[in-house]
Amino acid sequence: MAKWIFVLCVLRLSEIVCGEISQNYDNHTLVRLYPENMKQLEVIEHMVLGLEVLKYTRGLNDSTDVLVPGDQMRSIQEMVEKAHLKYDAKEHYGRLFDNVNRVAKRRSGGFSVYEYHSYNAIRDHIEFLAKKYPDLITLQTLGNSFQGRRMKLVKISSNPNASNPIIFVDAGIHGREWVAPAMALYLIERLVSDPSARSELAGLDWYILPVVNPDGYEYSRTSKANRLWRKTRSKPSGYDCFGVDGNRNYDYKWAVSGVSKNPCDGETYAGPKPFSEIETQMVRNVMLENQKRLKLYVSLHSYGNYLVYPWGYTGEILPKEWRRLDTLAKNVARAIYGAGGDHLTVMSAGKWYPAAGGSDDYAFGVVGVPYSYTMELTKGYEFIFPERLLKEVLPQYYIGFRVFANQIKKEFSNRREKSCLDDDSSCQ
Ligand code: 0X9
Ligand code: ZN
Repeated sequence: MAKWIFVLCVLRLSEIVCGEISQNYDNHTLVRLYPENMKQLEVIEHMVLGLEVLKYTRGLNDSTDVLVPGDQMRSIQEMVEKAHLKYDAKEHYGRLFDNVNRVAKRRSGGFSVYEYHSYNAIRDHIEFLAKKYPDLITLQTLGNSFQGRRMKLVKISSNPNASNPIIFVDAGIHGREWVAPAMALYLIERLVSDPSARSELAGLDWYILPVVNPDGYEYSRTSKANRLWRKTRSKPSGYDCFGVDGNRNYDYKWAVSGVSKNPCDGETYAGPKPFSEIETQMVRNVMLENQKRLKLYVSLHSYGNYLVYPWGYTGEILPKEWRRLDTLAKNVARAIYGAGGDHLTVMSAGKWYPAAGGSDDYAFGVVGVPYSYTMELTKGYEFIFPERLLKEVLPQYYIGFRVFANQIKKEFSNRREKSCLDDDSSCQ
């Protein structure tokens, strides 16, 4: 029997038996629920059990976004009406995925940071940049993803021997959050090619890993059915399901909240043990190898326009340093808003919703990185942020990174580098 199930799963003939129910979401409705009081919050909590929740509300004045299959729409509607819940809905949700990009784009104009790309194209581009800017970029091979995709850390420094404080930015731990790798690539491009970004480089080193989960990213590009894939693509022994939620896999208060223990759960399976995933191990290694110099960690995600800090595993307590985490985040949010961007909600991750095993908590709680954040980019399009809008939003978020950089410089840059900032001529 087990053998037949295995054959079915390998041939992908029965996704129900294999524990992964493939959907193209054409018959799903995205329902956004807007709770206005605590009672309605409770109703929502029960209502969404067993449904695919794309985003939780951070309390009142926010929305819980949930995907409802066609055959459950009626009962959900009844519950919504009974509770007098405000909501809006997008029918035939999967039709929005029509632009899923199966084939590599062929174009003559080279790589545009305002487009979504295949992982191979991203890797090629990074290698191209490293050759073009050898004085600024060093690539460090971290290893291979579960499916064998080579992962490279982009190190940007105008003075690699200065032992500068490091800002470490990663993106794309969740496959479907395409705007996050796009932001990381924009950050790289801007830091190396914009002369005015020299000030972001003076006295600081930037380490950027644009796609933490390349297997999940590529899987989300393969078909409409997989566009909402979040996890890695590893294969736990004894189960015919794939993947672990990388952002539940870090070893700080692992699995104490907001996780699933079921490998067939499509969203928040924490893995069989902490750091079961080769991809999270690689991020951990970067953090530990650079522990002393690492002063800011930002993990890029989507969506909702939040900038959240530890703790993520609980909403009950805050770290004693929460005020400085909060102040810097608010300054970043203000700068993004001032640049014409959206308002970002600043709070502790656990007050939004408790979820343990996140990279932000690990960076802060184990590695001792003084500033650690998760940044949820964009709003209004869920995970399907339109490519045509990248040109507008990526530069706005960049202004936030400028604020991050200035703070880290102010607090941690060594004296010589600092004086370079005050008087450029002394740095030659
Ligand atoms: O749940 C997550 O992993 C993040 N949100 S997402 O929609 N991109 O999946 C938020 C993580 C916040 N940090 C922690 N809970 N530690
Ligand atoms: Zn995410």
